[in-house]
Amino acid sequence: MKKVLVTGGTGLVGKALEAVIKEQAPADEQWYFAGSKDADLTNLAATQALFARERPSHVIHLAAMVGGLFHNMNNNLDFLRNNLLINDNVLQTAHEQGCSKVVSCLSTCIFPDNTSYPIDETMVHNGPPHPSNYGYSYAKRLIDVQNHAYHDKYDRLYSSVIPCNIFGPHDNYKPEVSHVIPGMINRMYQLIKEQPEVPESEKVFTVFGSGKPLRQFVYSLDLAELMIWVLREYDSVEPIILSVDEAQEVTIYEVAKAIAKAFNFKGKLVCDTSKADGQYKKTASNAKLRSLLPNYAFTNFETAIEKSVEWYKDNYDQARK
Ligand code: NAP
Ligand code: GFB
Repeated sequence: MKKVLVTGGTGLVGKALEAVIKEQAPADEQWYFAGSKDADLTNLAATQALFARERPSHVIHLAAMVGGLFHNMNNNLDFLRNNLLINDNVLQTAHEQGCSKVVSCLSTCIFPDNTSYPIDETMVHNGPPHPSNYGYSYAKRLIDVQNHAYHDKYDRLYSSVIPCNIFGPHDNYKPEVSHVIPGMINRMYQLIKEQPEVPESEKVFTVFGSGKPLRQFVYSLDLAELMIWVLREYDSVEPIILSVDEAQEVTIYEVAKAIAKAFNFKGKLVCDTSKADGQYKKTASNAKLRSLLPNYAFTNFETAIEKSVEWYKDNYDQARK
């Protein structure tokens, strides 16, 4: 019987994992989805108490201080310290508890800012990250260093995945924290709801920045399926990028258009170039994933946006906003 502990199990990715596992109902696995109420993982004693209670054999380590461009720009020190503390507590406690496998989460935004494209798994440490999120990036990069150190000293199979930008149900819609897709979904919904006397065709939705930056986006439920496969089948310490194809890259303005289409928004989209763009692109190669899972089919981007908008409207009251 595998006992799987998911740290950070109550957020965007954790909830997607829970939904997929509920559908699969594996007989030989028990899953526990922990949030900060179970333990503040920046605190070692609380981390040890959670692991002593759950006694996991496997860990999917998602817990982190997470946020979009603007949250990172204003809080690099907190992103660095909180995530360093969480990651060291979780990995050291997993080792002491004898966990046979830990899969942690990096991000394609931690790669070097000045790089060739497409980016691949060998390039994580090849130069400084984009200045907007250096705190988060260095904390995440150290997970890869820690994984190799536990493997060198104790032969531990501690690995990591590198997702591109993720979106889906149960996202974080808080304007000051959110990533672009939940940020725009929340703002467009509020714009449509307010001033009902104003014809929607006269309403103007603001896209922050130039709308030109390029991103790859993965639907959270697809990512969850891939992370479960990594937990069960991928046995290397080396990180693996979990991203849609390079050809699926879209501009921020195209994202806004897809969200407007999902809301059937009749107004105008205008870019506010006084707001930061962040990284222009971080195009990642999923060739390693494709070599291992050649037939995996990602959800169509527009379909995933429609599902995410529907979820938000249907769950507006309890959404994190
Ligand atoms: P999220 O929705 O913000 O969820 C974060 C999770 O971590 C929540 O369960 C939260 O618990 C938990 N957490 C935060 N601080 C904690 C602490 N001090 N102690 C214990 N638990 C804590 O984030 P997400 O988008 O699901 O991200 C999951 C993982 O994917 C993270 O490692 C993130 O770096 C990575 N990632 C995310 C993206 C993206 O676009 N979202 C892209 C690439 C990689 P509460 O619910 O109790 O607050
Ligand atoms: O998802 P996001 O905040 O972060 O996207 P990154 C930022 C891009 O979307 C910028 C534009 O070009 C913004 O100008 N944008 C437009 C918006 N409207 C909005 C909005 O309402 N909210 C937000 N947030 N952006 C993050 C990293 O980079 O990627 C994190 O900083 C994390 O560390 C995340 O790893 C996955 O994709 O630029």
